[in-house]
Amino acid sequence: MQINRRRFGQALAAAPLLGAAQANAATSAPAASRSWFRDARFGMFIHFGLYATLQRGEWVMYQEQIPPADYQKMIANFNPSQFDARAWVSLAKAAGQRYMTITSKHHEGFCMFRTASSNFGIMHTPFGRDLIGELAAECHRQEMPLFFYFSLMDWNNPAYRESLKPKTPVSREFIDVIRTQLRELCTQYGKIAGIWFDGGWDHTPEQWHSEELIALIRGLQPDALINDRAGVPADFSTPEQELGQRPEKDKDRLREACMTINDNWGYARTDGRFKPTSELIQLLALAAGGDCNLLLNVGPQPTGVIQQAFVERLLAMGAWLNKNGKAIYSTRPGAGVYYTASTSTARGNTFYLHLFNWPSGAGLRLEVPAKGKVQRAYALEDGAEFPFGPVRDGISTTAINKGWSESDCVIAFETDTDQTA
Ligand code: H79
Repeated sequence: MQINRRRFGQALAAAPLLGAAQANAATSAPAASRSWFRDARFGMFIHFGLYATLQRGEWVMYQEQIPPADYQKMIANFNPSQFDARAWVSLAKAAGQRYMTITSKHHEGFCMFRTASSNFGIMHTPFGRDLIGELAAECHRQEMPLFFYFSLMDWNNPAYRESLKPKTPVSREFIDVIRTQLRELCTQYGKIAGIWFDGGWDHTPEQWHSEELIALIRGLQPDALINDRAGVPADFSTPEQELGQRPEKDKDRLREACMTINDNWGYARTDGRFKPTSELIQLLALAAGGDCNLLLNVGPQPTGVIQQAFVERLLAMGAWLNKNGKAIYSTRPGAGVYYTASTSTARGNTFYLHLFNWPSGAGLRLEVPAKGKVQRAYALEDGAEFPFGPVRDGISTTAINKGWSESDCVIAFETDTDQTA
């Protein structure tokens, strides 16, 4: 199997150079969709597919060069009998996550949803249930917006593999498969939050007919948000395994950084390099401080259960957010802070200083770039007052950490002036 490894970043860099054929793809989701998404700040990414049965990540077919005929036989082993939609959505809720994104089809081409497009799907496994449908129903019940991740490349589809030969365009036959699947995702499960494309970097947006695919989605789900990985910018940018840069030119651009808790998206049994909870909390704060959402991934085990190492970190993030969520949700970046291991967010006249790695019992003295007149300064998690006084570029404050979060201690400064940068 030959796969062009050109990274998606290059396809994106090329986007502004696209010709007139792509001009209409500038259509965007309605303001209300953009608004809830920007305010949500924290989502759960779920990578679950046939690859989970091998427990070596979602690229296993490519990395181990498993022939399609052998790979397709694996559907006989797919039976996540302990899958419980309520448990997954409840975990996201408890983590403070405000939306979810699940792989409906990853690069392997296995459909996790009921589809008429092929037999390589979940209804043809021993599991035999529409997992996407069950998750969507539970998300509706718990009022949790749900995105569908959708890979354009599809290693087990012969029509896709044909397109990998030199100078071979993507066939109409394969575009029609994609259209059928997108139509199913946009009609079978009620209202969805959006479509999260991936794996489009080996062909141009013209070849994928990206504009046509986006028009199809917009026609069926007018409120849907669409990411940038069909090779056209659409509604939001998706830096991967990095927070990316806050856009200088286009401040209205929506951004969502996707990241793993360990080093894999799909479940990988031997991957134990978990980020500590403190790092995950800091990544969330840095994302918000950079006007970016964080889409944090879990790869459930073949049984359908999310491993304990993920669960305990997500619950700890939820506990932190319970006390400090005001400094994350619905915030915008605050003014730049001079110190390392820190960031700032703001909402209205309140400036939130996020201090990382401040040990309990240790002192600090900082100058804070809050604008206007500060009326009150306090630890967000318990309201304890911070002394402060004016200096030339804002105010200065001093304190001893009295047991506040060492991962991210948020100090709130209430002022008489808009603090959003
Ligand atoms: O779904 C997740 C990844 O599988 C997908 N995007 C996220 C959200 C993704 N597809 N491609 N890439 C990310 C970048 C390509 C990385 C690769 Fe590799 C380097 C492919 C082959 C070499 C990563 C490292 C996979 C195998 C080794």
